[in-house]
Amino acid sequence: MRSAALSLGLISGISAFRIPLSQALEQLPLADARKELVSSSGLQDQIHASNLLDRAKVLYGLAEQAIDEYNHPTRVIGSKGHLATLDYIYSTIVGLGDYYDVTNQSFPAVSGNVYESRLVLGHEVPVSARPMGLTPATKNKQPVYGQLILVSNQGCDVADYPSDLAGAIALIKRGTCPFGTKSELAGKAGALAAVVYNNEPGEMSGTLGTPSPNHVATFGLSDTDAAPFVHKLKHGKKVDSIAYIDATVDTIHTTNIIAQTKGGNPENCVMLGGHSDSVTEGPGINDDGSGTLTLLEIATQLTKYSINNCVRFAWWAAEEEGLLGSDYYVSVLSEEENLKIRLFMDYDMLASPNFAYQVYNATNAVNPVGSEELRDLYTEFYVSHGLNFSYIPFDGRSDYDGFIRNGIPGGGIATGAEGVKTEEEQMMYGGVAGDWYDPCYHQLCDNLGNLNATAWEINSKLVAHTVATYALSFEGFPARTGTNSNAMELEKRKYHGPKLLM
Ligand code: DTR
Ligand code: ZN
Ligand code: ZN
Repeated sequence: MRSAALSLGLISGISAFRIPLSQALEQLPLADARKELVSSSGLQDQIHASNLLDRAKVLYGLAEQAIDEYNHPTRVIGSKGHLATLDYIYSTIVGLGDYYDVTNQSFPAVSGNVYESRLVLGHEVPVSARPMGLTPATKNKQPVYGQLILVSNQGCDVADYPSDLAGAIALIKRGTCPFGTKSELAGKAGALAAVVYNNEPGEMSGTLGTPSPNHVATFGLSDTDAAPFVHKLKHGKKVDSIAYIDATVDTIHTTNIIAQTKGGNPENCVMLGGHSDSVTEGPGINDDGSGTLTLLEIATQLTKYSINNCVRFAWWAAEEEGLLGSDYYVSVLSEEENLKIRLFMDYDMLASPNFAYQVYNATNAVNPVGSEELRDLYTEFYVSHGLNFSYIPFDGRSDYDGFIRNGIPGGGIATGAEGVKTEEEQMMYGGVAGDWYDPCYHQLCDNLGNLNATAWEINSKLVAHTVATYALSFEGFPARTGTNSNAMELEKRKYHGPKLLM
């Protein structure tokens, strides 16, 4: 009341000097006068590709700070490029005055690096062999030699691992349980290394997930590269093999940044996030610089307005290591705090060069109630703008996963990663059928040349629409129903983050 009385007093005080109220209001710092209530059209009108691209140039410069460490620009956690990104986000929000409460949330993140690897099966060097994410090195970071031994079934039970596996290399079929479980059981059985081969057509690169002392150096392998060796082993032939991985798995402390509006009902928050980190291989200007910068631009423009419900922005760290920042954030939420988050919107890759307008196909049948209403808000926007859209699986690949696993409605949009644009999608969006949506996904070339400005601006206006809609009102949006989720459905998930878990 004080500030209201103050501003009223100021207004009445000034009016005592007989100047027009409108002039009096202009003289008040906006923080004191009631700003215009946010509207979708108003906030969208503040979003321009030129401002987004200016921020992208800044971000690329920050990634270049890592060149002395990595010999190329990157914003991977722990690098100077990521630390500079965090400073940029934090200083931008603090520079907006007292519109936000800003929090740095530090947490321990595991980070894996593979420096060199090689797999030799018999006399073959299978080209599809890929070290798993977060794999440990082979013993003493040296090659290990042993017979290739086929593990029974899909290697999810101790009984599947034969006694002659000790001192040998395990060949394990993908399926039923996570790669990390297979690696751990192989280690417990005395294997020197493990090779998990795909049970679906194609290559397979996954992650072992949370490190275990029993994990062994583990490769992924395509079904076709594995087939001849599975056949030989099933027919009693011997396959002398060599496995070599030079890798480290380290724990570093990194930081989520959370900014919440001081205004708006703090019991009724709309939350949105993107990830501030990139992969080691490149600067991540699209993945997820685009999401990071869209959030910064909207957070900046939102300060021009008053709001009814609180808006909470999050820049997650260590998404690329497996959603570690968003998982940590949700894990330390009390039930009371969890229930204040009405929904979480994930914005990860908004500007892919060979884009499609992708909407996570979240349904209330499988996901927390409200996820479907959010999905429909996205599709209605594209349709009302005469644009096509494509549903994509709500499959756990980005930072919404921790939220929907804890009862918080979620959703988001994306423009595509390593998926291949179809002929039909070329008709819908232009671009090149047969190419990846983002041909530079997780590569050095995810730089300033790797952005489609039109898609980025449209998607950023859509993000502004979602923020304004819920900052204004949750009328018609389902109430929260608790902090649990559909565990049965979630157990079947193959992804938790960018890499396959199983
Ligand atoms: N942005 C990716 C993770 C990701 C999120 N949604 C999808 C859909 C299809 C492929 C990848 C993704 C990343 O952080 O690597
Ligand atoms: Zn991403
Ligand atoms: Zn990525």
